[in-house]
Amino acid sequence: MVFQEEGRTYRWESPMATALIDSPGNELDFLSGDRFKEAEAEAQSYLAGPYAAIRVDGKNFSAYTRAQGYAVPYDLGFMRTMDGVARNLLQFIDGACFAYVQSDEVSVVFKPTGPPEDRQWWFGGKIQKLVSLAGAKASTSFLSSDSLFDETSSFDVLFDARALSLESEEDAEQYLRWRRFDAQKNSISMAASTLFTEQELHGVSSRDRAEMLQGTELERLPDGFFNGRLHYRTKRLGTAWNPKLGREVEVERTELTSAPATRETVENVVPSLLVHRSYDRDAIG
Ligand SMILES: Nc1nc2c(ncn2[C@@H]2O[C@H](COP(=O)(O)OP(=O)(O)OP(=O)(O)O)[C@@H](O)[C@H]2O)c(=O)[nH]1
Ligand SMILES: [Mg+2]
Repeated sequence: MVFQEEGRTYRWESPMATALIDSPGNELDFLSGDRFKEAEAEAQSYLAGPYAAIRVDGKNFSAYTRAQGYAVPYDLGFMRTMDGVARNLLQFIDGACFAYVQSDEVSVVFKPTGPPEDRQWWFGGKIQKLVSLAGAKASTSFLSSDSLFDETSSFDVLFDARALSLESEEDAEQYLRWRRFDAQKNSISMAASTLFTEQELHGVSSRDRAEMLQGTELERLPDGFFNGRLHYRTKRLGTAWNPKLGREVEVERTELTSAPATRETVENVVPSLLVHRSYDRDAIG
């Protein structure tokens, strides 16, 4: 193959070298992919602000949970599997402050890590990168821990994911309150729909639906279902044997903790999980 550029002539004997150039639109600037790199950069958006949230949500889980035969209005096995997804995401996402789970969704609120003058977002805050990874991680986590999963089922178990920037600590707390409010409304709706017909519930507000549940076996739903669950890291002081010193020394251990996201838990625990620490490499809250 002979190729000419700027008055110079190039010759290739190798079929592979020929193949590299022997395609339509074979100008060298085209082949370098600059145009596509630019298009990719234009499509990329970045996180900003002191905090961000990623929310993953099961695709078409109303049909999936029905097909799998999960209990209604709530299924403790399904909730445990979703808790596993939440914990995996908490560990997967750099700078994660906490994970909040309700129904088929998990929100992880996270922050950039590192010293104050050089804080870095997980994957540089590239939204496409981090939402695609979070969705994929949620899907594989769910499948690996869902003991009821029927392999012959025609359902693809997939989670979508979205990310948003949060402007302040207050904004991060507000975001959590918003998802918790959604959990409360949805759980009342799901409970009411097991006892009343669509016609009876048509146009009835969440508050009135809660009133309709009074006096039934669903008048009080489990806290973890009604409010959702919070997963976060705590530090605990313990002791460990230090062979160099030849004695027990005090060490700090990090543990995963879970609790129903009651109002008290949210108010008492969440502010301390959001604190930016100076050398927050792995952002243990
Ligand atoms: N049986 C049962 N179903 C549940 C439970 N938790 C969540 N679900 C189901 O999961 C659904 C989640 O709602 P959505 O995320 O709004 O609906 P979706 O069908 O997943 O639709 P998309 O997210 O838009 O794809 C609920 O409507 C319930 O049908 C549970 O504990 N038991
Ligand atoms: Mg869903």
